[in-house]
Amino acid sequence: MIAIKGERFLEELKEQGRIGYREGEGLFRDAYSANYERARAFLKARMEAAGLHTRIDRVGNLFGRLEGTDSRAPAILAGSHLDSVRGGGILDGPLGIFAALEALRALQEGEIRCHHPLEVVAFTAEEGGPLGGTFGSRVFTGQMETPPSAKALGAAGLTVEDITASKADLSRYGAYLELHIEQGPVLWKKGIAIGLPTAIVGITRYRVTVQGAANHAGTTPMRERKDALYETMATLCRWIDYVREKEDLVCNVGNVEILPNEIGVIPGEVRFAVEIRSTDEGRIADAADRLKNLLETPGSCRAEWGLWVRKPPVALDEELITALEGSCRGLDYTFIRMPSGASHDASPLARVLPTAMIFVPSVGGISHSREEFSPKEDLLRGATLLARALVDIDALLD
Ligand code: HGY
Ligand code: MN
Ligand code: MN
Repeated sequence: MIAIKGERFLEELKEQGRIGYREGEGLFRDAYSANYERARAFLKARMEAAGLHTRIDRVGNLFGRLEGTDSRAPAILAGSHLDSVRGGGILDGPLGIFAALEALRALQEGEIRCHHPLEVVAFTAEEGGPLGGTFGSRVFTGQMETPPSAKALGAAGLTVEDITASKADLSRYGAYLELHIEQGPVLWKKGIAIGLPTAIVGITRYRVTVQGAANHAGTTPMRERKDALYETMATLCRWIDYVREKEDLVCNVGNVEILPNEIGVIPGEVRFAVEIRSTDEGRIADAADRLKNLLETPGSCRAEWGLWVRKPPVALDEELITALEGSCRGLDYTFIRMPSGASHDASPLARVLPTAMIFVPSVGGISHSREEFSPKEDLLRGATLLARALVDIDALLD
């Protein structure tokens, strides 16, 4: 019987959540920040206290390894990311890491030795930021088709050699499992305990610059202005209205800079990023083409854009999902199969290894917010299922 110690797990999850947390604002734990280093040091110490052999690769991914009965067998990897969005919650990422750590402790305490080695991983820089998102996991899996700029790498204290040196020998791994909060409302609305994602959306992001002309905000007649903000808003409203009409397609705008951003000056330049998500790559391409057509429509301003990052949609492993369904039945947990509208480290992993995810409900579907919350019963179910699944998949891989 695999008995996770719920209190230990929940207390540890709370304790890590205090590292970088600002009362009333949420969690601030950018990858490569001091808060991130403190959280990783906390996790590394807990891994070592659990008897795991730890290592940190040259881009900052942390691994904790528990040998199996055959140390040459490919390892089963389980974890998630340790970084957060600014003002985020404490579960997005860390839940999957600390549940995997608790599962390995429970297996040892239950004197259950898997055949395959088990590794807990804390990937770095999963959140969308200057490094493009799912950075640590894309490095680990050798998927740097859209590498970050030299500026972004330098700001993180990294070099291209660090990336090359951190690519894993994937023959040493047999599967990847990630427990994560759903970050959407489906499970919570339906009152279902577990979600088993079948696919993870693709994300394509562009950086856009709209160039107008700064001028006096009082003396320049409205119809003679080259107002970059006005043109940007008009274009984005038309584009978002187009996306709102489609199924399995979402978009977002962020990282907006208005120059010179002075109330007495007509905005001369606006820089922003857009992202497009779908489980269908054709829909992403259509939405991107639509935006480009709108940006090319003659107006008072000129637009330029460039691809920032492209991460295709990916299907998760049918055999592992079926195994997880069996684990759910064994534990008498209700479950459904569903797509993931959020991206995860499981996305790059699924391109190179048999990969599956486990979702637990997010109250109100809220995430990337300090309001992010999942009841402890759901967190315990997720950790218990993860521990069960590791043993079931250990047998499956033989
Ligand atoms: O943006 C995402 O989907 C993920 O939470 N980083
Ligand atoms: Mn996440
Ligand atoms: Mn996130």
